[in-house]
Order: sequence, then C-alpha cells, then structure tokens
Amino acid sequence: MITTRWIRAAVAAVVVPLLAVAAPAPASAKPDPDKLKAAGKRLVAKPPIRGVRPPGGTPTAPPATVELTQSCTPATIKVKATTTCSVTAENTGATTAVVDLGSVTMPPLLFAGATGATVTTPQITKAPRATLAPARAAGPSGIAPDPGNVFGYIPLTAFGGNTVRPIGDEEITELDVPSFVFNGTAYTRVGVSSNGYLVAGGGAATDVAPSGALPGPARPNNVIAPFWTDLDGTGATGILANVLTDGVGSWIVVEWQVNVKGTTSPRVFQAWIGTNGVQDVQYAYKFDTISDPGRPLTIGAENADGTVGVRLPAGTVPTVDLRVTSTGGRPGGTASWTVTLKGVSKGTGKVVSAAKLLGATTPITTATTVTVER
Ligand SMILES: [Ca+2]
Repeated sequence: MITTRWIRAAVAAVVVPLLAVAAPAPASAKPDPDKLKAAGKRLVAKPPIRGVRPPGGTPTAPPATVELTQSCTPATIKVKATTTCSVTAENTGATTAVVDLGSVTMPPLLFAGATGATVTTPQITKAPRATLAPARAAGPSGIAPDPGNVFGYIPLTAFGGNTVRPIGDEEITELDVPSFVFNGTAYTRVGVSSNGYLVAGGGAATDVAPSGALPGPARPNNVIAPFWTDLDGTGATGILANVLTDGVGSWIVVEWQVNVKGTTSPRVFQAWIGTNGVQDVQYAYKFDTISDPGRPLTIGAENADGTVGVRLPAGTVPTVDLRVTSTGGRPGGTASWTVTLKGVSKGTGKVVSAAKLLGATTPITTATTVTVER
C-alpha cells in the first residue's frame, strides 16, 4: 500500500532548531522637539570599513520545514508490558505545511493502541493528514506615518557633542551606541552604510550594497533603511550621530548628509532609535532634499535573517516621516499523537515516527529505542 510505504522507508532523523520567540515591543513617548538636548552619552565611532559590493543573489522562499519530536516512557519494559510514545510534528518553516504522519515499529515491539492516530497493523500506526500553520519569525510588520508621535527632522548641527564621520562611497562605519531594541533583540552597535541604511548590531564590508531585496536573506540583514539607494558621502559632510534626550526618553539619532552617487544632489535624513527598552524606530527627512534619486530606492526594515520585513512600494519617495513597528515571533502549527507499544519478546526495539510533506519523496523521521527485558 503506497500510503504506508513512505513510513516504512523512514530512516534518518532530522532535527531543526525551534524558532526563537521574541516579544512584541511597540510604543514610544510623545515627542517634544523643544525639550531635546544632547544627552551627553558618547557615541564611539569605529574606523570605517571599506566597502565592497557583495555578489548579487536571488532570494528564494525557504522550503517548508517540519520538526518531529518523540519520547517514550518508560524506555525499558518487561515482556507483555507497555510503553507510551508521544510524537509531535511542528511546522518550523515560513510556509504552510501539509504532512502525512505516522509511526512504525517491529518486534520485539508491537502497537497495542493509539490516540490521535489509528493502529493500521501491529507494526503501523497512521495519524491523520495535517495542515500546519507556518511559523513566523519576529520582525518588522509596519512602516507608516505616526503624526504627533515622531520628531521629524531636527538638524543635529543644532546640538553639541555630535560624532561626525566623513564617509566615502560604498562604505560602512561602525558606531557603539546605547542599548536599543529592534525586533525584540537588544543591540549596542550599528553599522552606518553610506547608502542610507543602518545594520542593527553592526556591519561589515559585505553589508554594503547600493540596492537589495527587503526583506531578503542576502546581506545586508537586520536593515533599518530610511533611504536606501546609491549614495556617496564624498564631498559631503557624511554621517552625524548623537544621543538626544527630552528629559524622559533618549534617542540615538543618525543623520546622513550625502549625495546621490555621481551627482552633487544632496539627500539629508535621519534614523531615530529610542533607547528606552522598547522598539522606537523613526525615519525623519529634510524634505527639501528628498526627491527621486533616479536609482532603485528602498525605504523599510527587516529582521536579522532577512526573512521578515516591510518596505514602502518600490520607488516610493517619502513625503512624511515614518515609524517602523515590529511583531514578535509565533511558533508554527503542530500535530500530535501517541502510540502504546507492547513488548512481545526480549530485545531492543525501535519506534520510528515520520512526517512526509505533501509532494516530498523523503519523509522526516525520528527514532526512539525501547528495551524489552524478560
Ligand atoms: Ca537582507
């Protein structure tokens, strides 16, 4: 019977790490630009990293992934006694998974019963076909105006104590900053790309690109992009950074004063990142410099592995200041069943459970050994 052949073919166990679940963290303080002042916290500028363009890559959707777990209690039984094995299939991938499920065994063990599944023969138990909802990693879920709750562009040159980093073309410069939360994770460093985006946690030369997919698993990842396009700091001020406070909250402010590459046409904009324990990411623009750069333009953000992100529609030039919000992760759907096995003779038995994705040729399996004693 074809429906059981795949179960019998099960041999190798596959283990996929469970997706980490991060807490959602929106919200922010009401901004009062008049109260802002430099916070006196020093931003430490790391030497700039000369950029090289990474090789182009076509991002592909990750395949459906199912993880099987199984445990049997007790692990040692007497002949004629029973043990119970619990099996769970969990979708750890980002797409819906349809799976055929079941367990097989062989003497000295035989199936004596099951819950959530049907004992087909003493050696085969079948669980119902299951449709498992996709898992979702924590990541940006919204980019939108938030009038009254974002500061908007306030030139950093109005404040003392700025860190000023000249930057050239295709470069990234590192800044150690007060701790901030992005996608549920705290970071204390940003990489500032000459191309109008930050890399949360810091970046390297391979994180410099004049354009790219957002989200996309290719580097750069963990991107915070107020105005990602082909920019060049040569002949311009470059990067300014400071920590500003209104006496209640504090924000890391990074300002780009750069030109569209190959031109003297300036683009001036800022990323505001709250350091108040919750995600507070704002994009602010000096609108008299903001117009179509005539090159691929991306405004958005993504998570650490580039699987979740948001962006304005391709080529959209911002006309208002923006806020990026993120949502925590969610585990994928599960299907569970249990089997009861009886020891029929002395020896070492094995129960193998399997999940076969619809259309796949090879099932995912997990095996557990049970010892039968006289
Ligand atoms: Ca990416």
